Amino acid sequence: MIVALAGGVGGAKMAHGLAMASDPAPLTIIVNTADDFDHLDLRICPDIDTVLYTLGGIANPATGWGIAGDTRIVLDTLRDLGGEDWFMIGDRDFATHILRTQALSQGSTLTAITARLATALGIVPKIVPMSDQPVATIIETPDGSLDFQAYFVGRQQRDEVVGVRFQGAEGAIAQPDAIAAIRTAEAVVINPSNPIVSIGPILAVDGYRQALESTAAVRVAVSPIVGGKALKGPADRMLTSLGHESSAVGIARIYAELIDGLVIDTADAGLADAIEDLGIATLVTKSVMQSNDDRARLGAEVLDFAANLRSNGVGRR
Ligand code: FO1
Repeated sequence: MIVALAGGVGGAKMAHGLAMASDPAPLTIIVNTADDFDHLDLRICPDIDTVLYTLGGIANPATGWGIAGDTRIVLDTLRDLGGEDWFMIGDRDFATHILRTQALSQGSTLTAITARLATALGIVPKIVPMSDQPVATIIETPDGSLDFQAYFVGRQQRDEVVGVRFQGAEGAIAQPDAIAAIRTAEAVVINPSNPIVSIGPILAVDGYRQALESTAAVRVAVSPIVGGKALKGPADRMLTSLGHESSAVGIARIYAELIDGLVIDTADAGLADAIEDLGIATLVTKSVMQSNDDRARLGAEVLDFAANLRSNGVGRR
């Protein structure tokens, strides 16, 4: 069993690469749900949908989120009628949110409706929300608090981030299948997602940190920072404003207690020694995923890296 922790577009691309490389071994992808929100009376789960669409082969290649070739007749009509159109939902994407909202209102769990959507898209790996209870990321800025999507999409990440909270995380229950998968995995991969707002919420739910600390799996992360910059999104600025270093070393320090190995890009080869000084093995490779082939190759390299560490006695705590 391979387990991946994912959020955002980078996390979904890596999940796709791991799905291609791990087949036929079982793969469980644990997905951040703290970006989820209610909008237009619909429950929107962007990170789950990005993983679903990416693994289902229908993601919009230009954005990484949403559905390829989707139209926006509903959204444009809503705007013409005086409704909200700040959050781009395509016509086909609307169907996902309608089905999910209906299922949740009829008593389904987020886990169950996610599995149903995955089956409908022909996806084999198990896609599991981090929790069935709602958790919401709140961004603290010098001008006050913002809901995550208001910060991310509404204000295009232009505010300085001085704090981050995960509302509801204290009361949320870690998804039991996710915890069981971490406990029994051979390898756990922390995908190249934003460590603060994509992986941070998963680790904030009671049970995940403990499971990662005690699993016999080899645990590797893939750095989302290359050459000091985030490949997508505000992770670099967020790391700096929150007092971390925006570099692969900064990522290694954040995950230090939870990982055995870190995959870094060739652009950061000079940082390998500093990361190994923290007791973390490194794999230096081309980590930027531009094509499907890049995803499959990186997925295979990450799994080989974990297997090599395992054969050298890493893991098996
Ligand atoms: N990101 C944007 O930058 N603008 C959007 O209008 C937008 C709409 C959207 C709709 C559905 C969906 O599943 C994702 C969407 N995203 C949009 C992406 C999303 O806000 C972010 O990728 C994540 O929440 C950050 O990981």
